[in-house]
Amino acid sequence: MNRHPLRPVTEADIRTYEEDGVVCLRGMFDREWTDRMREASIRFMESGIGRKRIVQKPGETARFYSNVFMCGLDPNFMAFRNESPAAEIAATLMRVDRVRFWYDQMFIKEPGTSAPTQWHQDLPFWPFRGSHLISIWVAFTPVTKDSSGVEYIKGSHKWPKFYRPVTPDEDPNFANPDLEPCPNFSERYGDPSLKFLSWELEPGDVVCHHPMAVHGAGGNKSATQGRIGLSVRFLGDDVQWDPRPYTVKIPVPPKVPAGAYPGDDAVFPVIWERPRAAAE
Ligand SMILES: O=C(O)CCC(=O)C(=O)O
Repeated sequence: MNRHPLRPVTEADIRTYEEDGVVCLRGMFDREWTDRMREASIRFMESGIGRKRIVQKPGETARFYSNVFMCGLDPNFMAFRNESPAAEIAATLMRVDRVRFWYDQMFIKEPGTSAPTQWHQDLPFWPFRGSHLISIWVAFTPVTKDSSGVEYIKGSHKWPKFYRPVTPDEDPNFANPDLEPCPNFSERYGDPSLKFLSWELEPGDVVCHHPMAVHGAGGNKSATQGRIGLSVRFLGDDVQWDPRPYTVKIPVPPKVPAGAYPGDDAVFPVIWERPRAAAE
């Protein structure tokens, strides 16, 4: 299983991430990782444990399943967090020398589920402020537009918008009434002011997005191909802890005051640091 990205993250990749709020990096994780994690994801879903959210549309047996804080629940996800290239990719794209782990989230769309991923931004339901935050969405199966490939609106991470959060199962605990609902951008595909980005993915490809980037996905129209991905979220240098109402509650809050850098190693461990250059 590869420890470092299978190819370097380039300056052009970093600029794309900064400009567009999202970048697709091809072939970063090897087959050993993707086979292991695909099997671990399915096994975990069938186990029924965790803080799962399951959407099953009336009349359908196929599920849209997601679960969070995976690495505290399953050693495969812990290995992925600690030993895969995900954290190094995150640090490189954010141009930081150290990243802390926030959480990981597994997404499975079984063949035939019509459940969408509603258009949303991530930061409105995260208890942080700042710009050094990133999600690394790693494909463990092939992904096409029809099998629910995630779509992003180019440059939307720079919009002065903070939309009301919506989870797959529309959990009211996140539905902050003070924020405007996120429009259904699928109704605006012809709008020349919007550029939609999405990629057909192979296992081991990764799409990295800023948590202010507006994104969403359709159902999985494939009759045979499940769509499985893991979004691993990391924090960089300029992040401040901001436990507002309607944001994710973590079992053990960090021992830092609101407004401070979340430097509590027990809650947000450092996963990757840039190796220091050898002394001359
Ligand atoms: O995989 C999906 O359907 C949603 C992904 C997502 O919203 C995320 O990674 O933040």
